[in-house]
Amino acid sequence: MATTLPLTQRPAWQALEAHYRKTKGLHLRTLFAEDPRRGERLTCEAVGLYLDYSKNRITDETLRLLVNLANECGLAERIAAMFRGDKINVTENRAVLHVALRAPRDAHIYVDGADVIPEVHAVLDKMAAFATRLRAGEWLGYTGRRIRSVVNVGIGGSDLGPVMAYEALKSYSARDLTFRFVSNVDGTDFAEATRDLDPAETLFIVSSKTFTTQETMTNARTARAWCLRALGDEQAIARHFVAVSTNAVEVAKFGIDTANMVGFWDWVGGRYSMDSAIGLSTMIAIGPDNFRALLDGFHAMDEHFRTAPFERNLPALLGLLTIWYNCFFGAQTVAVLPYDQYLKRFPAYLQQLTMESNGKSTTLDGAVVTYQTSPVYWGEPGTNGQHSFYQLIHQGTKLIPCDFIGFAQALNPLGQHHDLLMSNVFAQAEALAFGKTAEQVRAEGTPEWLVPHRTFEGNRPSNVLLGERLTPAMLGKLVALYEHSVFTQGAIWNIDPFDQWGVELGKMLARRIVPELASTDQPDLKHDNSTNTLIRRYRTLRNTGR
Ligand code: G6Q
Repeated sequence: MATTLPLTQRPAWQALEAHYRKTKGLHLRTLFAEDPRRGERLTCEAVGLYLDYSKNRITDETLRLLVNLANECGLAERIAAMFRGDKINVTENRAVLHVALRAPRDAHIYVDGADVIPEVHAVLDKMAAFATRLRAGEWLGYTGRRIRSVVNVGIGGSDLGPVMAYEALKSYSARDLTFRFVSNVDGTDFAEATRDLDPAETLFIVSSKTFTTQETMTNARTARAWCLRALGDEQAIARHFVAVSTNAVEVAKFGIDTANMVGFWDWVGGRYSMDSAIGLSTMIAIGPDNFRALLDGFHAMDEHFRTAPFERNLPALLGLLTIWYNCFFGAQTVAVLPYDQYLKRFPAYLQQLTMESNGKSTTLDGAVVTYQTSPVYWGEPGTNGQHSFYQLIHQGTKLIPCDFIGFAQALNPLGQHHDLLMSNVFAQAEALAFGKTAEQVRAEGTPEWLVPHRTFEGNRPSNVLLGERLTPAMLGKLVALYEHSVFTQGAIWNIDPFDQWGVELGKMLARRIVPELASTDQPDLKHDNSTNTLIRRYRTLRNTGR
């Protein structure tokens, strides 16, 4: 039963603090020595994902206390509230229903008394009809040529998901189509993405929930001009531009026929939108059936999260372990290390999902938090990272919990490559946990002066996530796993993971400076002394280049 006590005064939190003081010195070597079946016991398998969390600095008691904390913080009720469509994004007074985007056709989820599922499926059907025509070469450009290149124009939540999903599922994609993603307002992004494309064969998907975001609208206007320069007729826009947005008025103002628009809703947050119409580029790439499989994967993890007891609940376990290191051990970061080249953009995607969601310091009641919230998430695909930053994870002064992600079957089986790849997952997790003692190093004949350098303390925690194969469904499960881990953490920290006021401030400040940069006379600048000086210096330097 949830109480209104501040988090750090809850009995479960205080019990965890006492437990931490008692167990923080325990070494994974000892924990494994004392329990020969630990590696089989501290695992959890659901919806085709196997989590080995045995190499964490926990005991059975830690887990029990973390689950108590989840219970005391009312996690079960928060989950129910999200799935019910309650307005749990309190600062924006919105429901949070990315779970509705992947619910089956016969489900019912209500927002303000209206069932949203029929609309969700109507949009999916419209996307599927469009994607099918385009993939079949039936959606023609203005000059009658087939569309061969698709450019998604969007930023943040309207870019990171589509890019990540395209890269992750490239092996399922239509190889006769080219996909590009333009997000940065730096003109280089647009220039490089389009330099080898033919406007007569290019379709732009302008993806923006609000259709007012400076970067996206600037890139969309540039795309429009690029298209018109080559095709010479306003009529061409209807064949080369589609929009994904919640804002039909702005879409029409921009000049895109709203018949060529697919919509979504204010209850879909940007960083939770890759499975909404924002996924149109993904659907074109992999086809409607694979997109449906992706949604089914999401849904399977949603149902697991909604129904499984926390001790057997993958996202809850992942979220609680993150809290354990972040709030008790003082670990500042989490490394996500996918051993799959197709997941190369997954860490970047997770950075937004995790940090934009839980990078907050105000509780739902408006108080300043007295504990750490979101860790910094970062990572790179293995094995590349091993030859760069892993040194610090192994022997540096910081504690960095790691999530290793790997698959049993290769999508590109080539000789021994896959076994070599996966041997590194297991070896790294093993080395981090158990290290190498000075005695072991000496026994190898290492000279005494070198022994301290070659000794590995070990006791560095990690999770290993193992799946059969990276499929569209598997990607959906993985993303939903982290979405709900973030939810778990946010519920315990009692913050709103679904707003992003920090992003809004940056958007507003940039709007104020733009005219000051454009002005040719010295405007009366009213910023702080540093900002005023930088603006003046920029103007001078820019003008010398003219
Ligand atoms: C995501 C954020 C943010 C947003 C972008 C793009 O959760 O709100 O990253 O997705 O600022 O916004 P638009 O889709 O409105 O252009």
